[in-house]
Amino acid sequence: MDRDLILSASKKHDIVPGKVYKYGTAGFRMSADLLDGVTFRVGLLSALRSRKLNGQAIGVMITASHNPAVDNGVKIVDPMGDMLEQEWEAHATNLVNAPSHDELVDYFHKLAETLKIDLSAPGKVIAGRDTRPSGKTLVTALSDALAATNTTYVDYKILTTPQLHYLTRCVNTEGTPGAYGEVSETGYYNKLIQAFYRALRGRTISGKLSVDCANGVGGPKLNELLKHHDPSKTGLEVKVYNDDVLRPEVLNLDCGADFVKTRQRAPVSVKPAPGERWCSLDGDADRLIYYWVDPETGFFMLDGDRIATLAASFIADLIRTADLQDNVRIGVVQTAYANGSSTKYVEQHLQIPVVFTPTGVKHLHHAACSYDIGVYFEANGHGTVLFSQNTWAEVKRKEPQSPAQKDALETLSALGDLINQTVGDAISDMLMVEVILAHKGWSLRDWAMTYQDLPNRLVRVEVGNKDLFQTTDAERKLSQPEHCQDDIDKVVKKYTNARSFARASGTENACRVYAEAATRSEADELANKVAAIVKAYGG
Ligand code: NG1
Ligand code: ZN
Repeated sequence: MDRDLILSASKKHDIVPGKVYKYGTAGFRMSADLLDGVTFRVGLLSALRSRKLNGQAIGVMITASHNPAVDNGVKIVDPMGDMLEQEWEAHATNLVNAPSHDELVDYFHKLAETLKIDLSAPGKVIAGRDTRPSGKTLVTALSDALAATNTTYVDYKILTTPQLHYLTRCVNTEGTPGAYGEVSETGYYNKLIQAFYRALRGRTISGKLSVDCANGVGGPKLNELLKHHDPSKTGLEVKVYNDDVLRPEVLNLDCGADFVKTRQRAPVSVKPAPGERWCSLDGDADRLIYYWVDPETGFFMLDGDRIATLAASFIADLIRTADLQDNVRIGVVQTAYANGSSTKYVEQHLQIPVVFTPTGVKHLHHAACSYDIGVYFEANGHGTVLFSQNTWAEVKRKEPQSPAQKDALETLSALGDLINQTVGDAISDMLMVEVILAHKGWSLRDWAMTYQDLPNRLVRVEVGNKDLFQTTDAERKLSQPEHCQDDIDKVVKKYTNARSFARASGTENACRVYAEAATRSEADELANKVAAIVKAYGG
């Protein structure tokens, strides 16, 4: 690999001096004007990663998800469509922070040497970006790095994050027994729609579904999916809202899954009629939140915890009906932000085990892999359901003994194809929810009746130094600063059915405090008291 070629390409893509970059839960994410050099360097790292993995294709996604339009981000996708391996996050951080172009090229070669990477071997990278205008220039920085390292590069242009994950897995499994799907955007739509038809098993969906697309990439992509969908086969009628991608400034503005979840209200620009079924995607279409407005009680939200419980209960029933309960173990993975009532419902009512991991889908995804069917969702609506090889083998092996068993087996197999196996996918999750509601004959109100959420409050606390806050026990307890957790525990004890925890955000310069309690006023009061403790210890 030509050192001078990399050096001269790098000189066109400076990093901002003095700034410290860190590959976090969502890759590198910040104001777009700080990202040009970062994206170039991510290109260099993905060129190395592909060569380390015998030339398999690595994905690079340029997106800042639910953040404001001025932000952007870049993250790396491993060959099977999962997140970059943890050890390489550190390499990414080190490479990006190289203080000069010369030191960057030195470090690049040093990495190749220590990781025993043959730089003369072929490498391949595929890329996608959301609708942010800054994405276009960042892609140039990426492609310059790939050209300088002689890496084959395919730019898939505008995609949802889960579509890029899908394509990465398809490219690397093409022509093998584990082929994930056709390597194209059309292949993605066809796979989803065909599986959707099969999963419904002749049932029809009633009532219109209104989808708020956060004025992000989910809008055009959902419209594209609908071109492949024949409503006469499913009864599903979708009305798309907030799909304006021509005015960048409206992206995620007063709409989208993050807005709905954190503000606990409908998007500002829409007026859901009482009883109508609504959902919101986030800016890169990997989060999903459902809601409706009740004529008596007002706005009601069904978040990631609700999607997890719905999927777990339905799939566990299918496993039992198919008589596979001894061979296919199902489990649910949550984070500390999951509502305590949802955990109780899964463990006690559904009798399904729950495990907790730290925040960030890579942790949940990893834990879900240890089940035959692993259901994982963050409360914010990001998640999916993973089917193991063993599950596929069991479903294929089983000879149905009755029409009900046949139905259950075919539904399971269709769901396995419908649900994105690489990462949380709002569009695929939405079709899954629609299938389950149709099978159960449920409205959103029926779904909501399964359990009652504990009132809760999430507060963002600005502190002098968020790095003082270190956690343990899947982020449910603080190990540092000393005595801070004791003070939190003392306050929590004063409330009924209460729980509260604090942690440093991985994506923002702040701490987050979560509290839940028996009543709304107690949850609010507790959150404020814990926030005050955090502030006092925060430096
Ligand atoms: P941080 O900022 O670390 O709390 C947020 C979300 C995560 C995850 C990441 C990545 C909450 C409370 N936190 O992380 O769940 O989605 O962003 O986007 O929702
Ligand atoms: Zn997102």
